[in-house]
Amino acid sequence: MPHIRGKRMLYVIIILIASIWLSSCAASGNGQTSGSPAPADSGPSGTHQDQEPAHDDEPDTEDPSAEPDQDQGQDTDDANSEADAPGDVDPSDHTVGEAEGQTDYEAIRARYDISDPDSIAVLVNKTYGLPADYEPDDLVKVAIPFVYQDETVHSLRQIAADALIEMFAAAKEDGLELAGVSGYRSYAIQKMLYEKYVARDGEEAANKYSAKPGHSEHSTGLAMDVAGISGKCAANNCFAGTPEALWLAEHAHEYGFIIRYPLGKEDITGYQYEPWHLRYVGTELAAILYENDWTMEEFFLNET
Ligand code: DAL
Ligand code: ZN
Repeated sequence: MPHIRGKRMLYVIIILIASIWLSSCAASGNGQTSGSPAPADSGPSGTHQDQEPAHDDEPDTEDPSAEPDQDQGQDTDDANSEADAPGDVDPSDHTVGEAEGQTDYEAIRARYDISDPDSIAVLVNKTYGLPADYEPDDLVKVAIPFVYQDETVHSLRQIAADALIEMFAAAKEDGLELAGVSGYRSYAIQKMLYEKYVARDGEEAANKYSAKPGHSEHSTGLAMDVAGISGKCAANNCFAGTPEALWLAEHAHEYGFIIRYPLGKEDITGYQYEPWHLRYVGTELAAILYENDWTMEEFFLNET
């Protein structure tokens, strides 16, 4: 019996050795099915590991830095994506600049007609004038207090009158009562005024504060000279620095008005500083001119 038991033991040992050998062959030759990590390029056998590199490629198409080449010039939204990509913004790229929130002034300029007397953007200065017979067809007497009771200069075009009334109400809320001095002036009235000033101060001096007939903004129906309710310093240099003048400089644009002849821009506008001369241009233009400290000449003629 011990002999037979010894033979069985030998078979068992042989089988064990054979099993170990077979298993070691399998591990070194066809490892795809083993639990050991497979290299990424381990062959087209459809394993999970094989699919991962394809998945890893996807971020390349989602990478914002890849988008500009694909989408350049297609539309604004895509340009926005471009600008958002860190390090991708080229300051010389006009499209990118717009996408960043910069205003497209060229496009805004193109929407206004500075040569149409009926346009709220009509440009009237020493170079650009109005037809002698121009008279707006929507003039209304403005329902505000006036310093002088001569009603011939109490009118404005409807849109400017409405805005002025709103602005006066806002100033009153802030504790400042304003009054009108002079609004729409016909060609004939402007002629009479200009000639009076030339006779009084001489042409050179008059030209610094009074427009020749046909060249006054007052004849557009979009300009109003404004003073404090007392009338003190009305259309006079001493209006500068008053609480009313400071309030107008700060808030007029909110109602579509600009201080048309600002301090320091005399060479551009052709006129002395007139903190009282309010010109209606609408809230869009007024905000642009206010925020950039531009005159109408700078915005419309200098290609800013
Ligand atoms: N005071 C301005 C320039 C005018 O006369 O229209
Ligand atoms: Zn004026």
